[in-house]
Amino acid sequence: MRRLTKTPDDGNAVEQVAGNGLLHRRALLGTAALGVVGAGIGINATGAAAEPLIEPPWGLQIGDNAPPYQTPSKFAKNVVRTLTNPDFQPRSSIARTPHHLLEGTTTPNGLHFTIVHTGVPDIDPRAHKLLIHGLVKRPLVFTFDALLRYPMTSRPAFVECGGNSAPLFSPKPIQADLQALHGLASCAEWTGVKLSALLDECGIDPGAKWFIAEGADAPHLMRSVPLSKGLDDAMIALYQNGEPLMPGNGFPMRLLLPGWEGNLNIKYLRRIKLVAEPAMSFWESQVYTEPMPLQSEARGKAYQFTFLNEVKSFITHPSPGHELKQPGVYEISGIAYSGRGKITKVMVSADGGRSWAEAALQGPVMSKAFTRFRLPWRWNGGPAILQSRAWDDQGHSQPTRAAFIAERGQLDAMPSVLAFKNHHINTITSWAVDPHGTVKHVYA
Ligand SMILES: Nc1nc2c(c(=O)[nH]1)N[C@H]1C(S)=C(S)[C@@H](COP(=O)(O)O)O[C@H]1N2
Ligand SMILES: [Mo]
Repeated sequence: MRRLTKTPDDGNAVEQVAGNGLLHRRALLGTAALGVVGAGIGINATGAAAEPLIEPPWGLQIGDNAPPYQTPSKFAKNVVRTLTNPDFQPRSSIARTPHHLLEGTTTPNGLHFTIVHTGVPDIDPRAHKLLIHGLVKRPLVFTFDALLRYPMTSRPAFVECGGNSAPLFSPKPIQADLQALHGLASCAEWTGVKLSALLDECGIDPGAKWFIAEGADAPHLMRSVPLSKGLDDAMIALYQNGEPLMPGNGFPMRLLLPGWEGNLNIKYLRRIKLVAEPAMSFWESQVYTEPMPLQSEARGKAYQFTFLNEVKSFITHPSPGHELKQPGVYEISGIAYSGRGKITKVMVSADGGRSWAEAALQGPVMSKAFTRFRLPWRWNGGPAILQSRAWDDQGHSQPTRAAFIAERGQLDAMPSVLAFKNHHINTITSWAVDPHGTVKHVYA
């Protein structure tokens, strides 16, 4: 963890705004602006001695040639996804984003989470086609090359699996890192063709109310989507952070439904069929459903469709696996996002939710995309419980875990992505910091 000051008494000039050492977000504007340099808020650098710089080996010899496609430094080789099937046996293959090792708001393509139910297909874009048919005036087939000739748009958007954060359904807090708890969400800049443009060209039959999207890989994953979403911000994405989609994320083309459950974002998209009624496919009736509240009359039944990913946030730094080496000022930073729109506010607590301070949101804040929040915190070396709670521009905010579980129930076993029937948990996550500076997942 990056520490900002040297001793616990440093930086007293900075206003404490909530319990257990939370400082005003204004402190992030810079130490000079606050006039507190003399008070000791400064970067955690060692003092510069007067001796000349020593030349390390890389300053004395010629380096390697640049490769055609570069990969991270060998000193960053731990910044990788965790896999559910490291043995690569053929089955659902899941790779999780290491949020605790990343910064900013864009997930690098190699680290974007991946869920492929029958492995990553090896698709030749010259042999792949997208068919749009059903309740349209003119069914059309689009080759990859044809799509490249349409006007394109770019936008950032997160994708989140409905099963992300499912470990929080467990009765006991699972001791795992952020990657295991919240690693099934990532955010990229997607570029492609608006679905509305293609539907326009096909001509929509007035009876069409839904469309069924289907993938070209072995499970032929199929989901029903209200047509209104297709005409709003749906995109046939062809590029991810500027380069062709990664094979694990849908190469050569995927459906992007910003803010909507990951499973609906059909990769390897081969078909869009306009229909009057939803298909009630296996995935939307058996897998990605949610039980009705435990107290309700309808207990034991499931909601028919849950499309949105509701507002969520989690602290990435510090988080389990990080260590605070000594008391001092640290930056608490994390990610917030909402399938409904923009993040408007993130509150942070260091005392398990008794008091809260408003974090700074790093701009530009974009709709249905990751927003980075930051807040300085003076850790006094004592126990602390760190939490974040986000609000979106539709007025929704994250529930406490206790309130959410009281309504939805918890699950006895550690859920795997398919073997459980509860999704979309967006509760507040809590990290306990103990006097050794160790960070642990707790329920508070
Ligand atoms: N064709 C196809 N599309 C798919 C899947 C799949 O296995 N095949 N997995 C879905 C699931 S469950 C999720 S959560 C998202 C994940 O998108 P990503 O792998 O690009 O992160 O893709 C969805 N689209
Ligand atoms: Mo998913």
